[in-house]
Amino acid sequence: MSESNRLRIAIQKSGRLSKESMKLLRSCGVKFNINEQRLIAHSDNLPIDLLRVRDDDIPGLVMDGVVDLGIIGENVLEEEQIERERLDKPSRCIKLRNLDFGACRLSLAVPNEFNYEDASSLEGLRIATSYPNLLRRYMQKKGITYTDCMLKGSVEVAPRAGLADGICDLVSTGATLEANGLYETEVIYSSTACIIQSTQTQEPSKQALINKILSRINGVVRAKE
Ligand code: PRT
Ligand code: ZN
Repeated sequence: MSESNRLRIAIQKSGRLSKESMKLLRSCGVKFNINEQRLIAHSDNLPIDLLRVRDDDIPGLVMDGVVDLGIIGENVLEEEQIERERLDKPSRCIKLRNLDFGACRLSLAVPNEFNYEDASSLEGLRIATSYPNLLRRYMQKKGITYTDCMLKGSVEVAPRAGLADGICDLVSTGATLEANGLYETEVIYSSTACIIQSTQTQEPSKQALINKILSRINGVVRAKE
């Protein structure tokens, strides 16, 4: 396999999925060393390059065929897929499988003093979120109109700061909601990390390597169950 034919895998550079993503690849026999300053890490024993990027960039890199595989939260993947549908852009990727880490849920939450009955309690109100597409899809299904307040971070402080009436954010233990005087009212999407493949990866040698990695991942995940 020539240099340009190396399999490219995008993983999160630093964040909640980074360690587990690297651990998974290493447990599949992919050897590599990370230099914190570098975007790319070359594997020493297989024709694989790791691209270390922001998680939000991974679905696009895979769908546009810049990389062959990506490890990403399903929440980020689904948000990007809805965005592409909206823009009539093809979403050229397939999910190979879910992984056993990165579990979380995207939930609606409101201040403790809010008298919440069901999602219609949010009718006409403002909801802060980093996931406007997933929120819209859910609220449209329920027939509820609302205004969104798009925030990339600090979503949980939006109600206290007077920016929104409620939020739609990722939750795992619930500690962040509690610390900010909010309570979870509905789960709108459940997520884990997953591995995705670009449908633009065509070379048989790359596909063979993907199949090998996937079968090793299946073995690693099964062994832990
Ligand atoms: O820098 P980069 O853009 O790459 O990272 P990021 O800050 O956007 O993402 P990161 O590292 O926070 O999360 C990456 C992925 O991990 C998410 O897309 C999810 O798929 C998954 N994940 C799992 C989570 C959580 N659990 C989680 N708890 N992502 C975020 N959170 C945050 C949440 O937003 C809230 O602020 O943790 C807080 C809530 O946690 P609890 O335990 O207090 O409920
Ligand atoms: Zn991100």
